[in-house]
Amino acid sequence: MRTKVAIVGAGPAGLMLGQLLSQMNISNIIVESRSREYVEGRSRAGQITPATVRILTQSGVGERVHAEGMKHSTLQFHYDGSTRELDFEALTGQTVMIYGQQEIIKDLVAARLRTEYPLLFGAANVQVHGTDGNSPSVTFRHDGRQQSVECDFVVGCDGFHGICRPQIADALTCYSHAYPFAWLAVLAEMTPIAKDVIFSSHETGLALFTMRSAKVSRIYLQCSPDEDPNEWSAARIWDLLQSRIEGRPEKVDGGAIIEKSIVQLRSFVAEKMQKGRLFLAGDAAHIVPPTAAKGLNLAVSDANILARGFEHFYASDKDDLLLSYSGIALKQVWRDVQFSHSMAMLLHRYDDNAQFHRRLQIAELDRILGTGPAAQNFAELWVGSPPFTASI
Ligand code: RFL
Repeated sequence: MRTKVAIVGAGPAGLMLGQLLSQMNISNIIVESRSREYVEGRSRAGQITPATVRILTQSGVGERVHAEGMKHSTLQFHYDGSTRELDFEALTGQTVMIYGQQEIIKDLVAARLRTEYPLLFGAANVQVHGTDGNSPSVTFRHDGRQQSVECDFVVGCDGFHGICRPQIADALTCYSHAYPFAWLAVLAEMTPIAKDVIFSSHETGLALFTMRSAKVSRIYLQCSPDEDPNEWSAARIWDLLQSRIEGRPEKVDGGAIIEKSIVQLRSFVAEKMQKGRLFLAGDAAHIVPPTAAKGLNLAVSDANILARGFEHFYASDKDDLLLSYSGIALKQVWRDVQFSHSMAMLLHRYDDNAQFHRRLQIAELDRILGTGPAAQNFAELWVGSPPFTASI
C-alpha cells in the first residue's frame, strides 16, 4: 500500500488531520490500535474554543456541534464563601461550546467513512520506519495480516503513551512538571446544578463542576495522586462536592455514576515536534493539566497547522511551512501550558505552606474578577483568542 501521509492514532489530532487532508485530496491512512467502539466511547474533554468550532465547521463536520453544543458565555468562580462571575463574552465577544470529545470523534469517524481513505481500527504492533530518509513506512498487523504502508510522511497522533515520540527521542528536549495532586473525574446522570461551569477553590481543594448535556454532569474533585477510584462511593463523592461549594444555594442530590477515574495532572512539552519526516501532533507532543480545557483544542490546532504545511508542500513542492510547523505550533502550546499551569496554581490546595498559598490565591482571584485588565486578559486566554494560527 502507498499513501502520502500515514497517521498513527485516531484521537482528535489524527482524525482531524485526516479530515483536513482528505478535503485537500492528499491521500492518507489512519492506523489506530483500539477498536472503533472504544475510541468513540472514550469520554474526556468537553469544552471547545471558537477556533476549534471554526476548524470543525470549515472541514465539514460542524453540523452537530452547532445543533447540539451548549454555548457558554460566563464562568463562575466560587471562593471565600461567595461566587463571582466572569462574563467572557462581554469581554471578548466570543463564546465557547460544551460538546463532548466523543461526539467530535463520532462526527469525524462518520465523515472519514464517507471518504475513500482508509481508517483501520484494531491495528497491532504498529511500527514506524525510515523517517530520517525520504521513504518512510508504517508496518502493523491488521485483520490477521502483516501490512506495510509506504508514505512520504508519518504523523504521530498517538497520544502521550504512543510509540512515535520515543522514535525521535534523541532529537527532543522535553519539559515536564508533575503536580502534587490529581483529579477524581466523575461522569454522572445528573441535571447540571447550574447553567455555567463553576470553579470552586475551597480550602480543602478544588471542585470543578461542568456538564456534557442537559442530563449529564461532569465533576472533578481534587484528590491525591495515589487515590483508588473504587474507594469513592457515590455518597462520598456527593458529600465532598457539596462541602466544596458551601455557601452556594444548590443542593447536590446526586445521580447514577456513569464513570469515575483518577486523572493525573501534568504539564509536558516536547521540542521540537518534528524530526525528518516524522511529525508529532496533540498529546503525543504535549500535555496540559485540564484546568483550562485546552488539550483537545491544541490537538485540533496542531492538525490544522500541519495540514496547511502539507497542502503547501504538495501544491508547490516547498517544505518551508512544514519546517516551521513546530515553531508555529509551540507558540500556542506554550501560551496554553502557561495559562493552564497558572489556573492550576490558582485553584488547588497546596499542602505546602497552605495558608500562605491560600491568601495569594484569593488576592489573584480578586484581581482577575475585578474590573481591571486582568479580567480581559483571563477572558482572552479562556476563549483562546487570538488563535496563533489565524494567519496560516
Ligand atoms: P488521544 O485522544 O490520546 O488519541 C491518541 C490515539 O492514538 C491511539 N494510539 C495508537 N494508535 C496506533 N498505534 C499505537 N501504537 C497507538 N498508541 C496510541 C490511541 O488509542 C488514541 O486513540 O490524543 P490526541 O488525538 O492528541 O487528543 C488529545 C485529547 O484527547 C486530550 O488532549 C484531551 O482529552 C484533554 N482534555 C481536555 N481537552 C480540552 O480541550 N478540553 C477539555 O475540557 C478537556 N478535558 C481532557 C479533559 C483530558 C482528560 N483526561 C482523561 C486526560 C478531561 C480529562 C479527564
